[in-house]
This record gives sequence, C-alpha cells and structure tokens, in this order.
Amino acid sequence: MKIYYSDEHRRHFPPYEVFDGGKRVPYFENPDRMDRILAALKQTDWADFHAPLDFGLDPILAVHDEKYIAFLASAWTEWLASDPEISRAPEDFAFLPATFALHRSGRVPNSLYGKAGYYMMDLSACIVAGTYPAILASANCALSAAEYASANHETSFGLCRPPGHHAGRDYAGGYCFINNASVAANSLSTKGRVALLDIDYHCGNGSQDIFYERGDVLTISIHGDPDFEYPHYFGFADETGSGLGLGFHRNFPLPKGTDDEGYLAALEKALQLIKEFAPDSLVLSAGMDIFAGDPLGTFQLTQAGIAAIGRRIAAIGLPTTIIMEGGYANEALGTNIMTLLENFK
Ligand code: OKP
Ligand code: ZN
Repeated sequence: MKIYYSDEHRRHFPPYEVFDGGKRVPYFENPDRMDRILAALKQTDWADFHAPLDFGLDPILAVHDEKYIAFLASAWTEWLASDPEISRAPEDFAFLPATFALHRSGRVPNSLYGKAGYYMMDLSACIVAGTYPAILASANCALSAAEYASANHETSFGLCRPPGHHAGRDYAGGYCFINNASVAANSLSTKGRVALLDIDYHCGNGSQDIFYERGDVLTISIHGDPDFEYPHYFGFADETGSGLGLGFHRNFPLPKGTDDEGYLAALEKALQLIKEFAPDSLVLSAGMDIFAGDPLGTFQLTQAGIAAIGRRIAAIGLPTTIIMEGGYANEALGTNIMTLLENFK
C-alpha cells in the first residue's frame, strides 16, 4: 500500500493546549503519534512509503477561505514581532486567542487577536513557528494519496499530521488547520462522485461545514454524541445538509461507552447510505480515538472491532483514500492503524 508521509509535521509541536476548565496541559496531538505508526507499519511487508508531491495552494484554496489561510501563514510571525516576551523564549509559547467571535458577522477584524478569535473555534489548534509548513505538508500527503488512489483504483494512506477534520472553510480547531480529507475529497470530486466517511471518535464538523451545501460529495460522520462530547455544537442527527446538499450529510451520534457491536451497527447504516449514493471513490477520515482507553474518547472499541471496521469498509470495494485523523492512546496507535489498513492491501 502506498503511504504518503513527511517529517515536516515535527515542526508543529506546541508546548501546551488549553483543556476544558481552562487547564493548560501538554499537547495531546504530538509527533510521538506518528513515530508509533511509523514503527508499526515499517514492520509489515506491505507498507510502501513515499514523500508527498507538492500541489501548491490551489487545491487548498478550493475548500478554504483565502484570508483564513493567509492568517494561518502569518499569525506566528506577526505575534512574535508584536510581543518582546514571546521572542525571548518562542518555544515556550503557543499562539491562541482569548476572545471568540461566536455568531460571526462576516466582518473580519484587522487586529491579530481579533482575527485569531474569528478564525479559531477553540483552544486546541495552537499555532507555533513551524505550524504553517507542517499543515501544508499534511495536506500534500492527503492530495498525493488521493491522486494515487484515483489513478490506480487502489487504496492509499495519507499519514497526515496535523489532522484536519475539525477545520471548516474558514476556521481552525481541535488540532486541525487545513481539512486534509476535504481537500482530498474535493480534488477527487472533479473526477466523479465522492463519499467521505469519518470514523474518528469526534464529529467531523469541518468536513460537514465544507460540503454542507453540496450534493456531489456525501459526508457521513460516526462519533460521540455532541450532547456530551466535543465539538458540542455540531454533529447532531438532524443536521442533514442544506440547499443542493440537503440529504447529503449524515451524522451518527453514539452514546458514551459504545462497544464493537454498537459501533458496527451504526457503520452498517452508514455503509448502506454510501452504497445507495454509488460514489466513484471513498475518502475515509480515520481517527483511532474510538479505541477503548483513548484519553480523549469514551468508546470501548477493541482491536478486533477495528479489524471488523476495516473489513466492512474494504468490502464495499471502492478506491479509498484513507486519511489519518486523531487517536491519542499512543502505545496502541501503531497497532490500531496497522489493523485497520491491513484489510485494504
Ligand atoms: C481532535 B480529533 C476534551 C477537550 C477537547 C479537543 C479535542 C480534539 C480532538 N476534554 N479538546 O478529532 O481527534
Ligand atoms: Zn478525534
């Protein structure tokens, strides 16, 4: 299996994030996650690693707002230049807003902090010196995987970090800046109908946002019910798209403690919808935080459950672009991803 990966992600490693209750904690979405996955995949005889190609900004700007991407590109250097305390020890800091725009008017502030609160949905998508090159490389991994999958009618894996599924058309959040899976799905949509299935434990609100009014890309997310879980304001079952996209978005919110059986029942319904849509290709947002014991999840999926998920998705027989999203039980993350991917080789 072709796997697209770049070491550029290492440049994005904020020293902290801010948790619920305002607690400052070490950044959960860390480079060690990739090291665990690399170690596991390198032990197989089927993992074929490649550096991503450079697709430039066009495919990114096809799903994201141009001013939002410009903000991501310049926020760190602007902040550094504006505050001498940061330049004394930049590695101790991570750029975040302290104000949020809530119901946005469309009037983008001119100030840096105003922009930050406008373009960020929470306190977990911290920007540091290397964030921008890291997110570009991550998107290029997704695009490279999509291009290979569609040209060869095969399954490929974009080993993306940072992840992307919380990033909307013009906002960052939940460790996500550029929506890698959506960038890939949009590029595939120029060649045919695309389904994007999100199995990360958290609702893929960014992908929902990006494709909400489109009928040519079916988006489906299976996740912890936003009634109790992050991202709290998106991912309810009655959000089904609008305009031309009405009926082409589906959410499957599941209860705390969902086990293999409960999860696979929801997956069966999602796969049935995908079959009815009859897409030409599939993008899979693969988060492994559904695994039992994930520090950011509540589901109780076992390794056998993850194998079954892979088997059932692979059985629909579509060229599939698998995109790495979350998963924070680092010790198990390599084995879990290997267990999922094995079904597609
Ligand atoms: C990213 B992905 C939990 C705080 C939530 C952000 C979680 C982002 C998850 N108490 N912080 O979907 O794996
Ligand atoms: Zn997640």
